Amino acid sequence: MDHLAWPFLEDRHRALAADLEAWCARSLPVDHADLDAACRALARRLGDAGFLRITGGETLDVRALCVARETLAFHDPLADFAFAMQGLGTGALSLFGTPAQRLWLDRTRGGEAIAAFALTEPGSGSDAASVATTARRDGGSWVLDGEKTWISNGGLADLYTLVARTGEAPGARGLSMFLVPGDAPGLQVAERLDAMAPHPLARLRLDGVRLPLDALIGAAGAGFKQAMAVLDHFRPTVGAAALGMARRALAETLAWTAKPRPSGGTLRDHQIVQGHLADMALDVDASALLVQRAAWARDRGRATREAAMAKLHATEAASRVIDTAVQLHGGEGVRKGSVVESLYRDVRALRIYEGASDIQRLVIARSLP
Ligand code: COS
Repeated sequence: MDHLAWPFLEDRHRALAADLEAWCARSLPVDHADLDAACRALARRLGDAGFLRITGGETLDVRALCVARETLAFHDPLADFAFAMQGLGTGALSLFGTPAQRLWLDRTRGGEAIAAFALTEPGSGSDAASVATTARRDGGSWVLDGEKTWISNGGLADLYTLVARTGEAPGARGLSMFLVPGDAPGLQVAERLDAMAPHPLARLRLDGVRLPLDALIGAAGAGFKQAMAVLDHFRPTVGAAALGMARRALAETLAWTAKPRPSGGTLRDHQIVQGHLADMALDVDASALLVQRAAWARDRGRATREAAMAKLHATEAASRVIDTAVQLHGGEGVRKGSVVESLYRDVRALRIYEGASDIQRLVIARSLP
């Protein structure tokens, strides 16, 4: 049975998959030579085609987000990145924003404004509760000082949802989220960061960034829980992106191993190769089940454990699948620019961002009785 026919999904998800698949076949991949331009153009084109509508709103359809990310990642991981950031970057506005703050969604869903999520700092990665960037009240303003790093769309973004310490209590209970326009005076790109699968990424400095009082998202002191809630919605979608890449690697490997060889027969004639293909297919289906289960559960209510399981399993499994794909492709597998070589680089960061694999293990372990 086609995975889209599984009972977690509804007909609107199947229609989305078909429409987006047709769009991807026509429009992707794009030229990645100028990353910023490519990401802006991808957001625009996805927005014009209506696919960014699902990235924001009073409720988020996580199954739709997963179907979209899986489809996009299959065709072009940079397109998946451009899509996903519109959702992650505005997640706090969708879930906790005021109607006025949510006006930004009109622009991000149209692809006219680029969004980013700014949590990580040089001294605060996995330990997200140790955020040191400060936000203090000064008359009718908030004033923000500090540094954020590994910020996807950093420098490119028109708006950031950013976590800062407001100090209501020590640790996680003293953080708040803010809506920071990309052109706010005092917000600067300190460094553009290059990665093994490049996408717009930066370290940012905030020097006395002055924001109006209504830049606060939700309640003061609730920022950590809000950021975790955003991640609960988006971690299954990271699993979905990994799944799309794993499916692509499997498809490439099925085609490669079916090619006639000069010596006769095909690679797939060998039982040992069939065994590897079986393991890849099993990893893909197990990931699909966990991703769909997590998205379905999140669409019904809080599903922290399911989200962690989906992200952990799907990203680790995709790494295995893609590694086997490279291996079975032989020399072609490491040729720079081959599909499986670029997938090998693309998939790696997914085991790190939005909560590294060991953080997902921690979340799962804490949920056990
Ligand atoms: N949803 C809502 N609230 C949550 C939550 C969730 N998913 N997870 C935790 N909370 C709440 C807890 O209930 C607790 O509330 P109380 O103070 O009222 O009891 C509070 O938040 C603090 O939780 P906890 O003590 O579990 O926090 P920790 O500091 O131990 O951190 C982990 C928990 C490690 C899971 C968290 O820091 C994390 O996810 N780190 C990874 C960060 C990350 O993904 N970064 C990537 C950024 S995007 S690239």
